[in-house]
Amino acid sequence: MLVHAIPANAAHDFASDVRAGLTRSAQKELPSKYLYDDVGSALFEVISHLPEYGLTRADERLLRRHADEIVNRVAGPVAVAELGSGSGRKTRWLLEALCRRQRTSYYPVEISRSALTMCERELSDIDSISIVGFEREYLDGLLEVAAYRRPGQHLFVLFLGSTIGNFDRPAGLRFLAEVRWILQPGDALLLGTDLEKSSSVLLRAYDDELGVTAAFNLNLLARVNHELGANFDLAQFEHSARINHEARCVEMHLVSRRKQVVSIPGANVVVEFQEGETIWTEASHKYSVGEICRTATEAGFHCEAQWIDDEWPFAENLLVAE
Ligand code: AVJ
Repeated sequence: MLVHAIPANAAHDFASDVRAGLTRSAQKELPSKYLYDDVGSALFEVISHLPEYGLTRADERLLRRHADEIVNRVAGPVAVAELGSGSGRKTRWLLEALCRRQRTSYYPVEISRSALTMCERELSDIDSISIVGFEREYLDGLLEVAAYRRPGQHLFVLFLGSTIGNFDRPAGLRFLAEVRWILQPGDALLLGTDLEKSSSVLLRAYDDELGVTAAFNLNLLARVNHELGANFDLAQFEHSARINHEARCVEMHLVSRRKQVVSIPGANVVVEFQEGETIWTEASHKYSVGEICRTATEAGFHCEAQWIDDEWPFAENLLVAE
């Protein structure tokens, strides 16, 4: 067993993204990937246990129930790359099923070092596994993993948890096409996607009673305070979950409770907020079963199989590169 993290070459540019997102004349925004510092990753872990938020449990149920069937449909031998491994808890079922068949190299790709460490700790006890973590953006990490590929070895890429939902639809398609570009024919991608459901269920899932999702969202401002020396008063911003019917997504916003000015020395900017003005921090797109296959086909995959949860509408989609 080999467990190590390969550190990133260059830190991603938090300061310039914050500056660009908050100086826009239209809707202010902060990219959702910055929600996942150590505190944010821990808060998301709590969200995944909340009764209102069924997404992660549906994902896990499907993987637990169908791990053997999924793995049997993937041509081997394979190396596994996971984009955004999180804690690694739900990946266990797939890796155990694979490791019964072959020695398996598992390459989690994560921008959160603490998530990478958690994931390595969680999975290193599996027999016949070797884990090499990449602290990288998804496509950079996948390119490196692909370069490690041995002749005759297929790649099995995991993109679980409906993380793809954070892209809008055109960007999601572009992302899948970029993944396909890195892969070879016969390589597989297991894509987890949250499916469309009622507005009331979605609003509860993204604005839970305990306020964990609110804390997860507000933590982004706390992070800007810590890392960029800003003076956001967290009590003057309020979490809000909104359905965007046209885009078929749930959005998270931070609403300014009053007119206020915030300075962010580390991003070299002073930002004014009107009362009621929002910072858009995340979109979670919801899909229909049919559209996932159509999008996959457009990106150069074929839809090999789909598994759908019977409690919380969610699909695992096994896509094979053409
Ligand atoms: C981890 C991106 C799938 O969009 O549902 C949870 C993150 N945001 N609650 C999602 C999240 C608010 C989550 N993903």
